[in-house]
Amino acid sequence: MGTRTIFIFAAACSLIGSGVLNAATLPAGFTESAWGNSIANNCTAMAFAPDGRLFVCTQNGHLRVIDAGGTLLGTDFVTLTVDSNGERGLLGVAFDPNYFNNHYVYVYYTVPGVSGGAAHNRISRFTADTSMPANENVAVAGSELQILNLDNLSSATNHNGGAIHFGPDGKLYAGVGENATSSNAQSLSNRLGKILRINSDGSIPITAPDPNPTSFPGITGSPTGVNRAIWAVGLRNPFTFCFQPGTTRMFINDVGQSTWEEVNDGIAGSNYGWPVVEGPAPSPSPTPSYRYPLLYYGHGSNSTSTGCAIVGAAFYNPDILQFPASYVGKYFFGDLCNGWIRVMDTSNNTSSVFASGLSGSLVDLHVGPDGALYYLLQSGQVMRVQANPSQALNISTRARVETGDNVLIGGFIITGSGGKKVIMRAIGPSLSGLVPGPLADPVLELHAPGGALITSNDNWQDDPAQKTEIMNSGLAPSNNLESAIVATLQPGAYTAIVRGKNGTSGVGLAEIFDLDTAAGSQLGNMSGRGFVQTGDNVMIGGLIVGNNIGAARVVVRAIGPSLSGYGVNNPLADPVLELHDSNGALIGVNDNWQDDPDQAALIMDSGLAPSNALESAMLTGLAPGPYTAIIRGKNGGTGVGLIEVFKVQ
Ligand SMILES: [Ca+2]
Ligand SMILES: [Ca+2]
Repeated sequence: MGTRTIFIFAAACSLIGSGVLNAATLPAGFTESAWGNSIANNCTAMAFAPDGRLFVCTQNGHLRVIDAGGTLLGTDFVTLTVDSNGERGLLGVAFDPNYFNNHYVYVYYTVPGVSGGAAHNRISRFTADTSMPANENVAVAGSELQILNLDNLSSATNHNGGAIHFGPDGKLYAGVGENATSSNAQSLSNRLGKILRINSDGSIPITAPDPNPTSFPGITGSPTGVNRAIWAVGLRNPFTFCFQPGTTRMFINDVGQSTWEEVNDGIAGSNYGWPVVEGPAPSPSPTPSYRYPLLYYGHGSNSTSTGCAIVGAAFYNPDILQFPASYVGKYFFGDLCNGWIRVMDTSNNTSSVFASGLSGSLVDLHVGPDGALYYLLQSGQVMRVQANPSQALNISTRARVETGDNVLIGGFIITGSGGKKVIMRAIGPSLSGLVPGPLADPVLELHAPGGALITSNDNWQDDPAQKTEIMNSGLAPSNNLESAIVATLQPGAYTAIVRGKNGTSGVGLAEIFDLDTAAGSQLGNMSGRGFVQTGDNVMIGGLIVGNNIGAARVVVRAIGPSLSGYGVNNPLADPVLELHDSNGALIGVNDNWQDDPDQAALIMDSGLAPSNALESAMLTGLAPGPYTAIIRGKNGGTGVGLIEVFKVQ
């Protein structure tokens, strides 16, 4: 059987310079857009830095940077002298798990042979220049440290692998191809056709408690010396692999020969069987030595279920949810030739089409820190796929309504263009039975940007025209003494105030609902301010997210002490914020917004860091549905508190 060579990079598409990309076909409710300008050069792999920058490898040795805002920078992080013949070149990039402290960036590239000698693949480490913030986008000159020099290559320029990733154990894993000599994959005397596992300084973990394997099923003997880096064997060209965030699970995509492409379960000491076996386990007698793939697909053209070479590996387990929650834990992979991305359900190892008709040859994909899916076309274009983000449609604030400064105040901002039709309500007596001491007779005031009174309402049926509008909204209060106002408001910041009639007090609810979700304007930021007490009289914010399938990216804050700067007497000294889902399950709790460094960094970047260190904030992605936020005073403290919800990009 002749070896059919899969030239990973041979199918170069002539998109370079075309400037126009046809949109891929995506599931309903998803859209894609270019992330940065085209690199206009053959690209091979990419990786997100922990700060949100995206580093992209060109085959000919340029490590490019797209900043966290999606702008392709003009200067390379580093420019390497590489052998880029065939499938050789700059093939992988990874960031040290401790990047924020050491600023180490690792690359996998093909070193040209010197003086007619053999080329070989190498892993090197570079250090980002932190002498000035702007310089972190370039490596310190002369900072290259060679971590690992692999076996000399034959004259064959294909099957180099090149993926590098840190595992949850802090070790650096590398996928290495068999250099088109299939027997290498079953040999323990070289590192080709393997997954390697090394320490980040290039040394090999050979001692307890977590040494590399010393034996491999179906192969006699043990690796020695540099070959102790071998972690798994029997692979042809593991061009992409990944770890599932938060777990020890690893999937390896092995590019096949003439029949099968594989997704393999990455387990230490495994033999994946190449070149003896490939594709599905024979039934009824699989060879016990070999670990057969979890999923495989056949070769073919013009189909979304066949292809030529598996590329791109990413589990959907982002820090911040963006896709519908049904994608969490699923695995994305794609094909070089047939322009598709599929999503694998790891509970039953089946897959379905996610994207098709990609406008070029896919070479890599990743889930970004924002929860969107990013894919790299060989032509040098990165695309970002998002589920269309939901909006905040309704917010309510419940607190005990007192008098003076301690009335209940709802604030909201309308963004975008054109009017937004909303209904505001002040609820009291219908809370009877739900809370002790409901506000007996609320009055609602609506104030314009700048503070002028627009209108007020005591009882919602007072005005016949308003009564009709309120009835038509389907949101008429259930008690005649409660208040409601329907209004179409231009973009700006508004305030709704709930008071007890004749200076009375009790637990009240201020609410606003979006009555025109199709408008060009949105309910942006919303807040509720009230007097936070204890027990049933803590302040409770309700939020409904909807109108699209994607998550809404929001910052929720609980503000207290900084209200004193606005002339508020008796502000809540030390708020604590809890966020619950519709089942009451706790999504998160935050005392002080800087408690979690990763969250604090995101909140700072959003421009919404509270001004007082005792105040609370969370940045999260909320799937469509209802949510509840509770503000308490720490250790039973009371005072005026403010809950805020901001939509962020
Ligand atoms: Ca009333
Ligand atoms: Ca606090």
